[in-house]
Amino acid sequence: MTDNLAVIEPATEAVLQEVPRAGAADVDAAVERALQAYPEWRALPPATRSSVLHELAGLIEARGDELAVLEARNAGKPISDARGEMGMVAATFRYYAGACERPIGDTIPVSGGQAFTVREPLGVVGLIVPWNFPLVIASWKMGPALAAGNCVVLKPAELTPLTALRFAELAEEAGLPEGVVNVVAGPGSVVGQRLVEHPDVAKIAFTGSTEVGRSIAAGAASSIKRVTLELGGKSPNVVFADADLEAAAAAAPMAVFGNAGQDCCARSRILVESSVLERFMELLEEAVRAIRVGDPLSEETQMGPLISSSHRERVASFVDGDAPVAFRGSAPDGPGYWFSPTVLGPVDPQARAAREEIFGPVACVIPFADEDEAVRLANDTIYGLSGSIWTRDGARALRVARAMDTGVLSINSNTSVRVATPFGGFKQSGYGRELGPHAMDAYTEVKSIFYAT
Ligand code: TAP
Repeated sequence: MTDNLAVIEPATEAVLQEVPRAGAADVDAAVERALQAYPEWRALPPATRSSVLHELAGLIEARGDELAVLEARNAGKPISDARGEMGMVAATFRYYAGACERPIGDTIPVSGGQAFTVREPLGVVGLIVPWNFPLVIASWKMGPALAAGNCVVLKPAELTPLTALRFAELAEEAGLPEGVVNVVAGPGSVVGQRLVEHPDVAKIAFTGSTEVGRSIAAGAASSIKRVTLELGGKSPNVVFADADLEAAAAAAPMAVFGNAGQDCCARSRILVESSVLERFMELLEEAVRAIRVGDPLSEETQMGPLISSSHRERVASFVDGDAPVAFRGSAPDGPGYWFSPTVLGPVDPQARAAREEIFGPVACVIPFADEDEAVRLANDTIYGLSGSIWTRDGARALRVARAMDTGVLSINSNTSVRVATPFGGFKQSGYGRELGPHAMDAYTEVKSIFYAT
């Protein structure tokens, strides 16, 4: 450890805590600890590994309020959201605790004997996560990785390392052997890069920007490391004229402004059938003006500040850009990286605001004429992470759902994530799937065994 990392509270701009800043040597030491722990963890009877992970889930439930306050303060998110996130972290460990004993593999009829497959853990896996949902996204990776028998080295974002560091203490308290879970908090360009380059790291599971994802995939190629990438998004929320417009307009704001828009699944392109555009905009404005932006620790708050001053500057650049402002909500003055929920519209689909991921509380409303145009606009992006379709016509809902190039879709809802269902992107939103049973595949290799008879 060389120096300290001052962790800032986005709602106050004050230093929340100082933690040691890890460097490349700390990564090497963490990988070494993980390598030492791996044979024992891998060989543990599945039922024993399962009960340790259940114990960990129980500890997270017990400390949920403490973790939620830490996350709310460090990431600037509303406490009610942070509590929900800690619930998901616990649920994720419970789900994958169960996965330790789930049947895996196939038996395959062949000549001269019996063939079957088993799945083996990879070894030491490096997990690199962003600042928007710090512990939740880490749990999506740690749950299946640990259940499959791997040891992990987790790199949280420099801006939000606090819940990950606390988590490492809880893992030890839950009885995970030393070295199974390691947390290294330091800059991506040093700590992240060393993990990607380290010869003894078998896989990198990354969530973050498409730009960094690209460099990670390139860096991992030299040692043929396994990689899964959960990257950016520019998701469409498609509202047809026959939809329940009141329900669609009431739900649309928090599908963009939740987590202050710093959500890879944000439905930041609201595509509305032209014939109902005027009515939809009236309903949307009412809903946006009602959003309560303020102190993350207040139970009433629905949206907190942005993560940092530099991020706020980038988000602001889209509002002063090439798309008209339709209306804005309110936000506090004073210290804190506040930003008003903002709706741009009608927006030209070629405008920068309609094409780039803003990752802030800015929505683009884009009108469309008919179903074909809706599908074309929905798919007119380099991304493909999530999306929604609002219509009362069931056949149209299924037609459009199949035609949209996106990994996760909701019909008459804006939800994206469930512990039991796969999550991940098409196109430049990445590859590989997290959550659900599929995630176990991402942390294991298939081995084919032939037994001559
Ligand atoms: P990034 O800048 O990509 O950072 C993500 C993580 O990568 C951080 O821990 C960062 O470390 C680290 N990192 C940065 N440079 C690195 C390098 N050269 N080598 C290895 N690691 C490196 O993303 P962000 O700004 O924190 O997060 C926002 C992005 O994440 C958005 O694009 C968003 O859509 C995406 N995201 C995607 C999803 C899913 S599930 N698809 C979920 C959440 C967020 P430091 O920050 O500590 O330097």
